[in-house]
Amino acid sequence: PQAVHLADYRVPAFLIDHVDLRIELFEDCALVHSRLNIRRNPADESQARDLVLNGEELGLESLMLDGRPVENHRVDEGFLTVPSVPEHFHLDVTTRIHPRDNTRLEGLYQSSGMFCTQCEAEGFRRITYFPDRPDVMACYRTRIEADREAYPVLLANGNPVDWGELEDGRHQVTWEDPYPKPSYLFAMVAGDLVEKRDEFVTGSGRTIDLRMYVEARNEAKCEHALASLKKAMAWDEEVYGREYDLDIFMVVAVDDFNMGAMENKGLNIFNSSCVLASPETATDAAYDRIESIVAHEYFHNWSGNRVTCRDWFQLSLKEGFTVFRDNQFSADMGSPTVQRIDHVNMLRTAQFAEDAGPMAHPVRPDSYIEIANFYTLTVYEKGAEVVRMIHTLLGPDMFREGSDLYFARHDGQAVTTDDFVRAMEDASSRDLTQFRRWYEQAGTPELRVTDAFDAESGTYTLTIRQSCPATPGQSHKEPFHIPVRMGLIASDGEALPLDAEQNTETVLELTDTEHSFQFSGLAERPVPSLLRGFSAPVKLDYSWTRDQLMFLMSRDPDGFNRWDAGQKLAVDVILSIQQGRDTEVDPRLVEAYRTLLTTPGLDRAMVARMLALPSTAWLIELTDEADVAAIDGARHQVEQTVARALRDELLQVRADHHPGGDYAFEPGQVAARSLSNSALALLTRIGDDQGRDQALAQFDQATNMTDRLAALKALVDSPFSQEREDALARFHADWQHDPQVVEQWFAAQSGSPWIGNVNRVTELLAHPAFDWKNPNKVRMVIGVFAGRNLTHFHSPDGSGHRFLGEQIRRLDAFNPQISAQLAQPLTRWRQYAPHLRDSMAGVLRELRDLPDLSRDLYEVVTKSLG
Ligand code: HT7
Ligand code: ZN
Repeated sequence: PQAVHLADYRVPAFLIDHVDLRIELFEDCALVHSRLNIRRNPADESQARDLVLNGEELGLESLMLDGRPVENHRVDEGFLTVPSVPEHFHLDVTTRIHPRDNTRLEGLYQSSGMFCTQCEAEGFRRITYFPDRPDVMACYRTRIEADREAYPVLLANGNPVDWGELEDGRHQVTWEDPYPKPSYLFAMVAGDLVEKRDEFVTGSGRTIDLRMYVEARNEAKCEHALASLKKAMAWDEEVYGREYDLDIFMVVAVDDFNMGAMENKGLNIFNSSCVLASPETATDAAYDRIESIVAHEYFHNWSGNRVTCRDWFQLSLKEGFTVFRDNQFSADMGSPTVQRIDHVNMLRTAQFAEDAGPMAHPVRPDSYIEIANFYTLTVYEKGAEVVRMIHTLLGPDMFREGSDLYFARHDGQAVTTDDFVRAMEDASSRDLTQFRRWYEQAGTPELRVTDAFDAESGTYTLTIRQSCPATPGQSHKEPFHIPVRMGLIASDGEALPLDAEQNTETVLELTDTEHSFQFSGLAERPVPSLLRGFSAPVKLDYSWTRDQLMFLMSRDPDGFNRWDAGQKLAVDVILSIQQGRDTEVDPRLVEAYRTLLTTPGLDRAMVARMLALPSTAWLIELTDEADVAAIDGARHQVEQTVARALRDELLQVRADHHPGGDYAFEPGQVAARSLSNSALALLTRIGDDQGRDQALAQFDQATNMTDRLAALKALVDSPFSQEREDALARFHADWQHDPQVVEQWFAAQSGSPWIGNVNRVTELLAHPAFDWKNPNKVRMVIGVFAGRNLTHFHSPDGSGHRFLGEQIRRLDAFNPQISAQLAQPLTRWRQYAPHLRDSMAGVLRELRDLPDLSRDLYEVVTKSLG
């Protein structure tokens, strides 16, 4: 397979003003009739004579140019070429496709009896021949024809403009989307779906029809998504001045979907697990995820749809900005600190690992073989951090002016990340030339901080030195422009003034490789609080003592840094045990946790976060040649010691905080459930009988899925084997009719460090509810095992690695996007101890040597073996 390079970008040779589609749906195939209004692009200097269109797995039924059959066309692998076309013409193409056999879930496919599409990034070429690239923007009219009884609901982008009966029990609906869009935003749906309606009145007084389409069995699970949508619509008007532009906004839930959701213009399509919720079936975490994904897809209407990407190297233009926007939204809907902690926790474990591995790439990559492999944490999450840093450097008001300018300047265009940064520069008059390196250079920068205090002059000097490790294709890195938000704290806990204006917090801007910052007028050596709110996606090294970390845990005015100080302390305690520097758990850690549990008035969600020990994944990330069993052993020892020492306090939390009454997804209730269920998990993990009894009672009596699943997981990850198996059997019997709940049942087992070994996971693959063609089930069993259950995935005998290799091989034959996603955990093989490294690399080599490897998997496997 060939790589595509950013440096080879050329403007399209032809532009398309209008696309007229007529899609005839039948049980065994679909006929797609398209009429394209095409003209030569005046900006194309090559003056190409031939029209070249993308197309994959299409049966070409007919091809006419200006009404006359084309005889001299060529169909090669992936392309249709029409030689010597005029300046301006229309092309009529009819293709035959087979949605029922489309197991890749790209293009038009069938899921649970309905038809739906997924065109990003390159799925439209599997529906009809087209210049399938995001800088070709056209207006679409789409007529769908299907059997009325089987497919009463027929949807496409835009507004419905015509509908009616046809012969043989068929009907048609025609949709028109007045906004020019790239082909990746095309969508259509046909099915027997129920419609839930709501409405939203915009700031300018327009009433928007909101419609959610789901299978009848899911009718009661729409309320939360619709409420989230309305909140997102109001928020985008208030915070970004963005109003919705069509008369209808539609949301559809489908069971088989390769990712979370898709922002098709006016017709967002969601993975059922990312949109459907009821208190009985969905956890607080699912409610939270749905709120942010619904908002994310909605926000794309401006950041992605009205202003889109010039080419796929610019993917972070829409994804990084939109993740930043959805993070801001979630922060405004709940606790900003808790939201930030959860986000950074994920970024630091998963994105940092990606940035340190063989697949590391810049936020704006330079090349790819398969673009589907670049929907990465780097493009999404690091891309969002890059936008956040611009926000920090400019301040909220200038940032808003920059985003207003960006939307006004580029509405209806396909642009680059550079255009985004330029709008920010032009609005603020700040020079972001050096800052652009965040888009260009891969790898996580490292900050080494040292300090000195001159007692005589009362001057405190912080010296920050930056470096960035080499990444594939980039051995040397230029210094980054890094905002470091910070403060200084006196021994009595007072936040010290940092400047003449008596500010107690500031943003240091590091642009050189090394820079010293001075603070004067200090009576004593302060404790520095650095990188507040995680103001830059970097690794920070400063030698805080354990006492200083304990001090920061309770006294740092920045909530994020209070949590981070606790994490640093726990990391130090765990790794000291693992590396033999300590044999016992430092009692100061236990006391710090005791204080958290007994101090009245603390935010329970924060206490729950602060009580959670650093994950095994984060500890691996901090360790060279990671020996997973040894890390796990040390972590387990600390957890057991802490939980045993704090048994009484944990029981008190349970007594004080266990909620009763009606479920609501609101911050107070969510926080109480989260702390109470963390306490329950710790109690059952030490084999406490009272903990077990409480878990059993909660499992029986819970009226919501958060508490019910927490009780199940507490029993699963405990030594109570009989109770665990009984609870698993009952849970399945009660919920087998609901795929989203069964997914959680699978994950509770495949992710369990207690029971989720290869034997258990193999049994799950043979379970009647498991379905190889459903990505959610595959992710919940195989993905959770390899991605979250590091204890068993990295079993020293290599059985976990071999198991994953076998499943990837099987999946690659019918869904390459999923097989390539599942291969990710193997790509980090160089990070591990020799025995694990060898076994992981061995599996990768076996995969590489297979005949007929998909392009997706080929890229992941060959790049990671490097
Ligand atoms: N923009 C959407 C990306 C997406 C996707 C990409 C590749 C393959 C399948 C896919 N489904 C959705 C999702 C988003 O970021 O909003
Ligand atoms: Zn997105």
